[in-house]
Amino acid sequence: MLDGFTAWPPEFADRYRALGYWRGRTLGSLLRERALAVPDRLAVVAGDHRWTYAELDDRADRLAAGLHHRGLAAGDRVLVQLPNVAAFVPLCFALFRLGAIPVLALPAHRETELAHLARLSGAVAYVVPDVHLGYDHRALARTLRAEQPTLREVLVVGVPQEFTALDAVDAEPVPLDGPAPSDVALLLLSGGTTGTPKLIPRTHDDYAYNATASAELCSFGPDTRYLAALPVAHNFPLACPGVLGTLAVGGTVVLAPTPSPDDAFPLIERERITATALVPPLALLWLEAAEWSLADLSSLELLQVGGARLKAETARRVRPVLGCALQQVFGMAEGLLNYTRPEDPDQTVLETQGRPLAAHDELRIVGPDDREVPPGETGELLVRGPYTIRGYYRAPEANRAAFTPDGFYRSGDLVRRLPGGHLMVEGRVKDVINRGGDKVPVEEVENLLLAHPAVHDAALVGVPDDALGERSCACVIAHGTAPTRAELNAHLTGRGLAAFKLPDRLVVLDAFPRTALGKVNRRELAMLIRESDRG
Ligand code: OOB
Repeated sequence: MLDGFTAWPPEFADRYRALGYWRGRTLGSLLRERALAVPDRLAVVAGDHRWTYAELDDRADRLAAGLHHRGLAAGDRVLVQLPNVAAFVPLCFALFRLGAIPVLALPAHRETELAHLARLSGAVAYVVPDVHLGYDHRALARTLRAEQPTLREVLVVGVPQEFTALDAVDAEPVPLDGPAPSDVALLLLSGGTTGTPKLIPRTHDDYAYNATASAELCSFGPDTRYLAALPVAHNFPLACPGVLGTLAVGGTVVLAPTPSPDDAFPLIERERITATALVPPLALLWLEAAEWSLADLSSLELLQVGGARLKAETARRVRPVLGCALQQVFGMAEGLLNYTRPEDPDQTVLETQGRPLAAHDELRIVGPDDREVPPGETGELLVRGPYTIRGYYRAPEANRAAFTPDGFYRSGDLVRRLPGGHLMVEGRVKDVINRGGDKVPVEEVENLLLAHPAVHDAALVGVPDDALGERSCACVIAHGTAPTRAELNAHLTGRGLAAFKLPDRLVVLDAFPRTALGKVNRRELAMLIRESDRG
């Protein structure tokens, strides 16, 4: 078994198997089954590529063989940082079949995150695009390889320069031992609560359930044409039901290069898309664009929205403007998924964040003393279940804080449960700013701010924002002359911080409000900023 992975205790594993959650299937076998059943159906559309199930299955096998010949073995970690390009799909299946483990970084991540992920995972290979949205990922690969001795291989989608083209990795399929269903299939990134992202080990058994049960709940089938508009490395478009859920039932996955209406709407019209997933700020953008767009969106049956709290006003506009059903999704890469159901009354769909996917998801809503709050009251959501991890990868210390001794994950989300079991997300206890679904880890940004010579002390707080839900505001106590926001952002970018983590605002203060223990009082700081905004 993979070192640094916390498995479910045997009595839970037995139970999840007996109850039919874990079916002993690998992710690679989900594709194989469909390829045997419906070889000629269209599986993936992206850019100029249109692959049938047989073609996708064959490409995955040949890539797996090629990687095997290059020395990649079961259990090896492979850092994958790809945008929504066709190659992402066969690459994932090739790694699943080899038992090698993709570490799914987002295209927006930069050196800070990637260096941390390479080190933490001990990745032996790194897969990148050549240039994406003006950024040359090969330059980053060069830096990482110099720093990280385990990193043997860089594989490039596009022009490889001194590295290897992913396309050129191709060999006659060979028999592979393959992974066991209980093995770790992939490592997802956490939204990040303290410092840099943590790694979330998801097994074949649990992730196959995640994807297939989600597909069933959403009534996905062979006629589903799913548009992956969000970055496919994220759990939501990947497996909720997303790409994996669609492929598991023989539907067609269409990858959009960006989620902007300019890219997505023509694809919806051309490919007769039936379902897609967005974060709330994008849903808002699509609603605005749809008012003037001439694109025919009439094929769209389902819009899933999740990642951050959706306002009821926005939710209400979905059906009249886009002509499709809305589904709210409150999920986390750590596991638990909550969905509103197609049969739920309108009010439930518009105003709640859904209820758990599995009958055996165990939820506790607790107060600061870890005791359950009375029904209907707000508390922190703790969860345990057949697809919720028992520990982050190689993070014993973080795990002591993030999991209870009896294995519940502390989500950090403040929720309220309605009598029917639906949840409403009321806020967060953890230090993450949810910038329209992008999770900004407060501590990581603060640490980098503190490294600037003109910064004496720094606190990053979230301030309410109509479009994004929250925006980040850097509060700084200066050393001498106060820095400007442009100076600070240049400093953060220079340290390799992703653009979405750069503070949206800067406020220079003489002192911070403190708690009795002397910790920065963030709540009061946020209130101070709000009051000064009101003038
Ligand atoms: C999804 O996953 P992550 O891992 O990027 O972020 C999880 C966190 C949750 O703990 C919660 O704080 C927030 O994002 N969140 C929501 C939400 N959905 C997620 N907050 C309010 N309302 C919602 N509907 O974001 C994710 C994973 C799978 C499916 C959908 C979203």
